Amino acid sequence: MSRSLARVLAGVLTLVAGAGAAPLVQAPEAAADSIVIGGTPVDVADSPWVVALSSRDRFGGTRAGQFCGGVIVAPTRVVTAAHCLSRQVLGGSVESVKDFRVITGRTELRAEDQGREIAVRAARVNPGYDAASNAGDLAVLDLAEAVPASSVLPLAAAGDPAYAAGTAATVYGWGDTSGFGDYAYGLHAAGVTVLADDDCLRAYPGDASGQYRSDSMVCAGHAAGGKDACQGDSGGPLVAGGRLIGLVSWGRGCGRADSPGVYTRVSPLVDFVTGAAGAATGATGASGTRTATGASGTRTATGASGSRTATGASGSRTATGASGTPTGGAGPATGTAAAPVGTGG
Ligand code: 4AZ
Repeated sequence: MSRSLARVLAGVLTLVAGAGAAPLVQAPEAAADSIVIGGTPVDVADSPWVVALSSRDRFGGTRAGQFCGGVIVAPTRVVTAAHCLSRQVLGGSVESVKDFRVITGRTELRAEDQGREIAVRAARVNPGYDAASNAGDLAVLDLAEAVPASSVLPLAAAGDPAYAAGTAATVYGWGDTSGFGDYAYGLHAAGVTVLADDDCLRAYPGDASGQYRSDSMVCAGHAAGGKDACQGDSGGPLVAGGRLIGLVSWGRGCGRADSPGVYTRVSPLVDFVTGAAGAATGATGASGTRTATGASGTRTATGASGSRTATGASGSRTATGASGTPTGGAGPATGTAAAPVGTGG
């Protein structure tokens, strides 16, 4: 079952936030050798395109409200994982989260005098996103203020050699560093290797852990595990060759052998990310963040299954499909299933 730990944890986090942000517990099986998992602390000055998504109202102020990662792809545009904007994570629509911000230029989340917290003017979920399979797990955020062009990371296009198996890549985030709910205060990065589609499919053939889809996903890791993205890293960048090739999306646990991290493949979504669709949907109210309805009235996330993240009442997902058991009941402590990397931290 492709569990959305992220979604489960969103609720947990909210509950604990008022009590001082107790650590979230993840499955013991998810434990990994070390810290992202197996990573090292890095300075955002060296990767200025990495951003944190924040809502203190929803996630508490201890870590500046961080709940997902994101990537600056234009001076007023950020990409993140679609599932980060789901009702399961946010507890409601994106526009209901009044203090939704993108934090740039801050390595250490508690250093609130550093960097900028920028309001989100509009949010659009990839219309092809399928919450049941995690395919196309990408959303675009339009920022209310511009960041310097020097903070922009280019997108990998179709056919980019950086997608070749064996390519060295780096994943960044403020997420869980242990697999036990040790959410980072500082930005971490870990080196991973882009794997062949065959290997990704072998790891995720469509059993309870979920299904790898080579057209919309890319996977990366190490056969022995140890270095990986984890909860809270969702939406953050997988970078290779100086280009954005993926967004942290899901996986079976964190840092486990034979369980590579699965990332949203960015190249098929370049047109969506860069497209003028953004301009069309941009008009929002003063404080507003909107989800993907545009002037044209195109819904963000309708699909065959209708189980998209960004639509529907909270908790109403059915999580159908090969992977699909509802995220819900088991709570954060079941670790074998794959989960989108979401929330939490
Ligand atoms: C998660 O639960 C999650 N190892 C994030 C990333 C990965 C697995 C799970 C990839 O949010």
